[in-house]
Amino acid sequence: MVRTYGHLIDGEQIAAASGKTFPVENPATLEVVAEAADGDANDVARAVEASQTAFDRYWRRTTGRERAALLTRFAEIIASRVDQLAQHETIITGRPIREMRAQVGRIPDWYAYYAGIAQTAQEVVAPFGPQYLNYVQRLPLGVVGLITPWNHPLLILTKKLAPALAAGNTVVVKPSEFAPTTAVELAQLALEAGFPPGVLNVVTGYGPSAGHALAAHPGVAKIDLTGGTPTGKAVASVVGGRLGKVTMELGGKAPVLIFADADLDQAVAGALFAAFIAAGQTCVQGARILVEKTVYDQVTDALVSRANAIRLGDPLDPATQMGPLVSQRQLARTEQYVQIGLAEGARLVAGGYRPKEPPLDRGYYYRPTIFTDVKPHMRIFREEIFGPVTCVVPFADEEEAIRLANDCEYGLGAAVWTQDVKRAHRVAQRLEAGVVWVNDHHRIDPSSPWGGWKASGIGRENGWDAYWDYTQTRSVIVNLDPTPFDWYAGSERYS
Ligand code: TXE
Repeated sequence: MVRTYGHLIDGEQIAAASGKTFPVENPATLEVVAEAADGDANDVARAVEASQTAFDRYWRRTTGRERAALLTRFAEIIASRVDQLAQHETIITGRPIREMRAQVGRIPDWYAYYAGIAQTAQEVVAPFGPQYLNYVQRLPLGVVGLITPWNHPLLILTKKLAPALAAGNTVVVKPSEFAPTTAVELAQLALEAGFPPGVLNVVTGYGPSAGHALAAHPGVAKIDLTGGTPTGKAVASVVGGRLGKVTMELGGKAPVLIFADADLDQAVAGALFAAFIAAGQTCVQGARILVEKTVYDQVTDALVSRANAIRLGDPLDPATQMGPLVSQRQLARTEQYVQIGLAEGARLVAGGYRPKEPPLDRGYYYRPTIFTDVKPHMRIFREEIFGPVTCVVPFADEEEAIRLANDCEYGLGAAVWTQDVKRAHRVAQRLEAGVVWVNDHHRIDPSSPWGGWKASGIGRENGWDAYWDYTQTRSVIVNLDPTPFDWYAGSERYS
């Protein structure tokens, strides 16, 4: 029995105004596992209205301490449902249950962290001068819109939702059409935690219809989007055209720099983790593995033999290490880039094909794929593939490694593998990226600012930055001077 999910507006699950739904597919089996409401501008208008009403009636008047109590309760409820939520995400994204349990298990940390901020954030008194008291209030923006992708559906939603709610905003979420249903589940849990109806609303649907309507709605003060760079540019223009605020977390092509002095076993393990977790469908995927020439053959051989050993399988099986790609479109895109790489003259040394053995032949599976003989001008070195494909490229010295790493329009994540502490910091400080790991990859924490340089985005998730970005200031300037003031005193003489 396929369950039908409605939008969640004003505390109720409701059908789309048009009555339409769209199917949600399990990418491992191609079975339809749910139907979701196919939202359009009418549904978005209704959700924004509910959100505005909730904001005006009560949410804007709540104290930080009250919001912290709700966020803490929300964190506890999510923690008690990790298994169900992880299983649900596995079914709709194809990501192995082992990955989703680890990821969903971290989600309560975000609500707990922002509960802390909600009740400890202090406002400042500006040093205006002795005659004035200038206190600076931090106020919520009002209704904010969160547009989220399918690769880490609940985690990415949470990175935006926790600071938005903590700062006192009400929210309309438009999850990806490829993985819309866990957002509805999460909003149900928020009601259970005691968030008043209308504070968190979800409208499911497609980007050009529901997503565009949310970005264009004049009642939405800010849009926070994670998605591809072309989508980010288009949405930021729409929001900018009406002077709304944006945070954009977009594409990437993360370099992984492996120096000869690294612990090479750990570096190889780290590079595989960087390249192939989520079947490579992450914005900080280790897509360009740069290896010092003296250890290049050794590292490449190890990467190839270990990539060939990665176990593809049923994503619900805890032993599975890689599931299918999320959709036919991501599979086609991956296959197309592999053809581009071959046509450009790169050498395919691992993967490059779909597994043929049943039952994997049914889903959108693709073997972990590695190219060597990759030159920096090649499209496979420059463009985001967003699939299980990586390139290995040699470098002669630190200067060349840094030049290759920065020779890219993106600047989201990067990693440096070395045991030389001076080199680690020296290189980290020259990488053009919002997040640099040393001897690690993919690590994230609610306290750690996350976001991109260059074409990877605008603004930051996590930490205090994200919280402040969900507020606006009001500067109240109080005149303390007892002396009377009249700028035009005496002007009556000339009348
Ligand atoms: O993402 P989209 P898609 C990249 C990755 C991938 C490519 C396409 O390279 O191959 O994007 O994936 C909504 N107005 N990333 O198509 O389109 C859309 O409905 C308003 C990187 O899945 O960017 C979804 O909710 N909204 C990435 C969200 O934007 C619109 C994660 C993201 O969708 C819209 C995902 C519009 N005109 C993909 N068009 C990352 N940085 O992690 C789309 N949307």
